[in-house]
Amino acid sequence: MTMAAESDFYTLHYFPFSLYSLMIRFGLVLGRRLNSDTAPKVHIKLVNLHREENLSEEYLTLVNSRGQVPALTSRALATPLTDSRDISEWLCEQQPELVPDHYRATIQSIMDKLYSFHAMALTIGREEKKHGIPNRAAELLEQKDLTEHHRRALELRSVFHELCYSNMFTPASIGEVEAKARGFVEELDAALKEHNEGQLWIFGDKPTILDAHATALIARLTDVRRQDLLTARVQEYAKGVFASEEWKEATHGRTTLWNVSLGHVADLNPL
Ligand SMILES: N[C@@H](CCC(=O)N[C@@H](CS)C(=O)NCC(=O)O)C(=O)O
Repeated sequence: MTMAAESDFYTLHYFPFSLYSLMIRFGLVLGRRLNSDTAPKVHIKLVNLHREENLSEEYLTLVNSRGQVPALTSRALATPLTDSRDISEWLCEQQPELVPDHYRATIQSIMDKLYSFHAMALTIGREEKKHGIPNRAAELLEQKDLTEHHRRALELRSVFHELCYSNMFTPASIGEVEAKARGFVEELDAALKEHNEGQLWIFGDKPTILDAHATALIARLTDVRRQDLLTARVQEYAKGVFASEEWKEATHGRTTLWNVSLGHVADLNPL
């Protein structure tokens, strides 16, 4: 390893009950298990969505103007990476063992399917479905004592919110997302049928980046009782992963959705 690589430290801006954050966290755990020498040094930093830390001036102006997690920052990066797929690709460049050549095309194709929709349309509650997700940035703009920078950042975030969330929960777009989710599950099911042979990971005894993303999504769909979108084979595979040390390291045995029995997110230790 070069000296330059040794001095590279990264921060993953993370919320433990964010599906796309969990995909990255699990990817980091799997990469480190595959090869601790090539694993990047990543500090996990809580961005507490329950306390709207994602809408703070600092987060919006220095990390992610869209106010979402996950994001990856580092002096080694020209600009922050603010999308889980970009972070995932960065990780696979650092640790090519996460995408074995032999399975690259299959992994790419199933990842494309997974990223062809935003899972939120499948995972929100009935109330949110009825009323949509409140635009908190717009509400915060009512405050008088905002700095100019913060005001501008909240205005941008508010526009993003409208673009991203305003049409997400119509019956037509939910139907479209369900169809895409089924397409992803079908292709994953076919890969398991062809390669898995009763082993822990999709392609056998070693995990890939696809295991990290697929199981996080399956966990969320299971937590919101959308097993109707999964096949028996996909559920069986995920059950094995959920019992693994690797999954416990990434989630500390927590569900993907917050509930009161977990206490305040700010008090979670370990994060
Ligand atoms: N395309 C983004 C989606 C990220 C995303 O939707 N993050 C959600 C949590 S899973 C979030 O930050 N929500 C808070 C908000 O938008 O206010 C990615 O893949 O990273």
